[in-house]
Amino acid sequence: MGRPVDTAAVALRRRALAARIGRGVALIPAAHERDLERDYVQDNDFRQTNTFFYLTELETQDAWLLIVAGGEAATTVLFLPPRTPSQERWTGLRLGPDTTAARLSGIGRVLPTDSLDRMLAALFRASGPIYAPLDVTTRDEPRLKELVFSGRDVRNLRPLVDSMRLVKDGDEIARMRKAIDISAAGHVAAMQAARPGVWEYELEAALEAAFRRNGADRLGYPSIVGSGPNSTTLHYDVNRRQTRDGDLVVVDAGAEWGQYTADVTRTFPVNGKFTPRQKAIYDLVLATQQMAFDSTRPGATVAQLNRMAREYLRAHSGTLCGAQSCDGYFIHGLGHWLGMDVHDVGDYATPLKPGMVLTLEPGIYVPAESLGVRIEDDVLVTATGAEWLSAKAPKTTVEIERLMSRPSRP
Ligand SMILES: [Mn+2]
Repeated sequence: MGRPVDTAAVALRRRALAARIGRGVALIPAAHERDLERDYVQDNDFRQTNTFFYLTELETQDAWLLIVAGGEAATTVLFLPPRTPSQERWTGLRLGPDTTAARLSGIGRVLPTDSLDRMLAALFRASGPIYAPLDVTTRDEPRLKELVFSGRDVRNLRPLVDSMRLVKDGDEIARMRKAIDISAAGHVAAMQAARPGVWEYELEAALEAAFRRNGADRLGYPSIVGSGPNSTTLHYDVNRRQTRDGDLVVVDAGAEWGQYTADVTRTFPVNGKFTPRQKAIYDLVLATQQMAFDSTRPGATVAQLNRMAREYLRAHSGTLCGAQSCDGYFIHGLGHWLGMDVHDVGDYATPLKPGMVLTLEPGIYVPAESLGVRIEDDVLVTATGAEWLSAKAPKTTVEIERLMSRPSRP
């Protein structure tokens, strides 16, 4: 069973969704347990689908959520499989269709899943369009497949929910703060484990041990630990190289907590001391990020911030990247939405609003010098500007060198 549900927050989200639907029905399946033998032998961890979690915060398997929207009144029904004591010997306690589930979920009507089809048949005769999440995680859901081919007016629920997910409520922001704090602790641990000759996977181990030690549920995405030449490969996550004295190491890693993930990148010298050349490039990336942060406020767009970052790089490169501007070595976008997905859902044309969370991650990658620098922080848009959420991970060259000069814990 999962963590406590913020029943007020999820009820508000369901009400907001019902208002957007107007008249119609939303039908949302939960994820299923994956089969250790058949599905993903090395990756059988259960994770709730984001749409179901967003509307319930329940980590329960094989459930269905039904929201009947219509005028001012919306009805929510949670369908749960019956509890089986013999199975619970294997799985531990499960939520079942009873008053406990109603209390924990804050949903008054909880019915067994075998009554779902009967209820749907009655509903579909009476109500308007049917909204269901039609995406990768629900593609193989027989009940949804059948619906899509039934000739009924079935519409994709995802764009509605995804647009709601762009602006985080208080409960979501609290979850993100926790995931991000855990991630900062991991980055500190990786810096403390660094020394010339350390293998990338040793740094990865220190990082991920700190994640888990601090309560992370899992990784938000595979950890990137790229040293030397690998620091210039954006999504290098093989992490098998032995570092050498003088290398920079790019660590791009985020922990997930309570279904929400962080996305933080730090770059540090494996020997604890930046060379003048490394520091010059680093400080340009850092100043670019600060400029982007200073421009992050309600009304701005991600595209604008990206353009401004590139202009800043062009104006401040000097001869750092040779005849070219360093902008030519900044080969990815400035940032992206962050939430339950590391590249979270939502339309990038949407102007920033308070409660949105995005990453700011400028980088300069010079493969000819095996020199890559990326600095990535998670930023919350506020009423007047923005707040750094990942400030606990040391970031200036002075802070990083100071941390790395201290003897690390055994
Ligand atoms: Mn990112």
